[in-house]
Amino acid sequence: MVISSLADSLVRGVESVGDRVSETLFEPIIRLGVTGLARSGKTVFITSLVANLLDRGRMPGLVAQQEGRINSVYLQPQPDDTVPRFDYENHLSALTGPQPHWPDSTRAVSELRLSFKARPSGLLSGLQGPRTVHLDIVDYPGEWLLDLALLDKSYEVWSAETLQRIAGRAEAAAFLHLANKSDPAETHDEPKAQALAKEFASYLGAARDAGFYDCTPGRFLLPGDLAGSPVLTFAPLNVEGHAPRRSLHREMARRYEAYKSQVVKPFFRDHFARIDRQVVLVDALGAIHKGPQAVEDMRRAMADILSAFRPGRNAWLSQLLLGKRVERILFAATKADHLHHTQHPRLRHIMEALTRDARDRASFAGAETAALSLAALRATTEEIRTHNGTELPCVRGTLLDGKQAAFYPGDLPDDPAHLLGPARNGAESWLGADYGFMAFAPAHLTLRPGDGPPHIRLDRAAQFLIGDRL
Ligand SMILES: Nc1nc2c(ncn2[C@@H]2O[C@H](COP(=O)(O)OP(=O)(O)OP(=O)(O)O)[C@@H](O)[C@H]2O)c(=O)[nH]1
Ligand SMILES: [Mg+2]
Repeated sequence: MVISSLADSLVRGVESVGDRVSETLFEPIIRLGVTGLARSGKTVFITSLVANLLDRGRMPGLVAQQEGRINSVYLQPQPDDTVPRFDYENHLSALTGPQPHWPDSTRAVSELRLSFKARPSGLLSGLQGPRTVHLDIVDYPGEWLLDLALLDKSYEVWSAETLQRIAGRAEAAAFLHLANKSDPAETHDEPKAQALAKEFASYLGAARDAGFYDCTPGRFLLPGDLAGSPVLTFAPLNVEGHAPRRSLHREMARRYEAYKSQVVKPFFRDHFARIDRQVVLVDALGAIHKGPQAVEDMRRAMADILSAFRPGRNAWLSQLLLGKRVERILFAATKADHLHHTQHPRLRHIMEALTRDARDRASFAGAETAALSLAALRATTEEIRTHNGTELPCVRGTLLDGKQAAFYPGDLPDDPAHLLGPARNGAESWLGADYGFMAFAPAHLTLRPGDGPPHIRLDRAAQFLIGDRL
């Protein structure tokens, strides 16, 4: 235990010295982490961000662009040979091709390097030629950050907490039935362990689809090439006291520990610890549409996710980070093109309120934070429609079946407490309000040369995240 954490911090130490040397001597590198829970809009965000940084006609909010200091931007081979490349070209052609469609769900970490040749701002700009700044964008699932909480918990504690939390959930019935029938003190039997893990994983999948966000261990949902391996073949059990040798209990506990050391820790060491700037994407509109329970659940998951950005919360992580911290964190409500712009400030206020506890903690730790609402790819146009004598600010777009529709999603409250209060107090549904949600397809685009795909406030997001380094 001691030896492994020592080794971790040594590796981190050597790496960060290397980073610093190459930064000062050569070219600065910004590592931008993009995360969010499943379907929050990470892939669309990165694709549109890259496209709009390559063709900057729609990026007036990026100061270096406005000041004409960006000479060129180009894609480069990424620095990490073992991380899959973010499949930019395929995602972009899905979004902007002749039959525009949303990209497929992604299942693992991926990375892309974009390089800028830009003249520095201020006094130096006349004296120095353009310099190169690299932007490494890393896409990773927010669920993986939730796993940080497992590091502090033994198998026994984790089992007890998990079983208690899921006890009343319909999605968990089949798993709980099987778990209650199993005797953890019995001799370990692989088919039994596999059956338990399979039921547990299918519970996690169903829970996520039902809008629960506390679906850890995160890798059960996105197993990738670990599918079927022992580190993913465990489940919580009603364990009591000592684990007899060769028992199911002992083997489950061993695998749980292996998950922590071989799945959770490498992610934090190889990816998380190297991030300088972070954007956390949140599908707040989707949660509001699902109802108060989903909103409250999402608020809690956000707070848990963001506790990873608060150094000191976890001894292992603080040691790994060696004082390095994420410098800026942006909380962005995605898919704002579902709302008429008159409602965008309200969405931002909801976003700010949703992440308030977490934001306070992160700012306490020295990171600069901001919240905004954005649409990485604008799929709608705005129009005012009259309904029963009232004017409704609507958005219009193409539905997934190809039909056109105008849509009024409901009126978000001015005061976010009107949503978050009932959610926190366990309300079953929104009183006197109904928030619709309509799945639009990406619009057919004809882009002028020099223009990236249409968006809402992606330039403001880029300015906050990297503008100061260009
Ligand atoms: N209208 C609109 N819809 C969006 C936008 N961004 C994302 N979406 C919708 O949200 C869905 C999920 O977006 P992705 O970018 O694939 O989300 P993700 O976070 O990468 O999802 P996973 O890879 O499954 O975790 C898309 O299929 C779209 O339906 C946007 O800017 N506007
Ligand atoms: Mg994705």
